[in-house]
Amino acid sequence: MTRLKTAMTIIPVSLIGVPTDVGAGTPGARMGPDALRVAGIVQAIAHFGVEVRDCGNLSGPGNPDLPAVNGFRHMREVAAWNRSVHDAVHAELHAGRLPIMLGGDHCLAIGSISAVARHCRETGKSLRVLWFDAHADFNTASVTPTGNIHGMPGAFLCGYGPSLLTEIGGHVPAILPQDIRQIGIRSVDDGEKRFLAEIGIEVFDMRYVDEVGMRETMEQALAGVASDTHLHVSLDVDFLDPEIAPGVGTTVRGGPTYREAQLCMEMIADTGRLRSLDIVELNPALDLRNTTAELAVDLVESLFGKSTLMRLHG
Ligand SMILES: [Mn+2]
Repeated sequence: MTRLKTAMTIIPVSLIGVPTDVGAGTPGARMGPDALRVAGIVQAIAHFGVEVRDCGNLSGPGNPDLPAVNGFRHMREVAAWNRSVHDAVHAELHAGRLPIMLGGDHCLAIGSISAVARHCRETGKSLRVLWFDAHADFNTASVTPTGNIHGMPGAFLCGYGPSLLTEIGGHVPAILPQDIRQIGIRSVDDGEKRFLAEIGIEVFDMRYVDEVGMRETMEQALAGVASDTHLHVSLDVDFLDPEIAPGVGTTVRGGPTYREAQLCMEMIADTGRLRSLDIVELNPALDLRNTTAELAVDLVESLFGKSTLMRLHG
């Protein structure tokens, strides 16, 4: 723990609202950014002495609620949103800030993670993405049951999909399968299961968490994170058990408890390597008295509050 006592600088945070649900099957996630603000996300982070700037919301196309075309719903709208997300995230990282996406559906990870990957290439950092989710989000047009693009961002980021969505970060693939660890997965489509195994994504599913525990799971997911690692967390609220997080469109029973989720965030905080974050799939239209938004803010507090305060060493 002595490394925490060296001279450090606290990294300033930028909140970027991404009010999209064009990638989702159930509308409502477009209201997620404001629900997180109402739940006090700015104050929760600022409380730890971190400078927080709320950049407001990005704008993009509305949800036209159209059926899938060639296996994709709303591909053009998803691409437009993600070009904006990419540019905003890249600018904040370039300015030395830690961007937090207030989502919005999980399609926004296409833009945010492609920007993070670009920043890592430009600065010689290695990338580790921790993907907390009930679903793998690795569908492709040929295996998707719905065409909803929030179930596909992983595949696009690894270079599988139409160029409109794989080329947003200017490099194909944006990331490599070995850059990702998935945690909490418990609902995977059949074709998707084969695809994950084929390209070698490391998945810590709920069966694994049940068998070895969350602490051992997170130790493995964080193994190899070093001083030159940029740690990106993509937190889909449906990762959590629906008993504690009802405000999402795609709940799946059997998710992590409150304490297990907090432990994940605390162990990430302990690394001192968190440099960007997506909070996605919060759907206030399905929530109960904003409890899911408040839970998400609780988890963010653990990401920031526990022991390291987002300190940059040296
Ligand atoms: Mn997801």
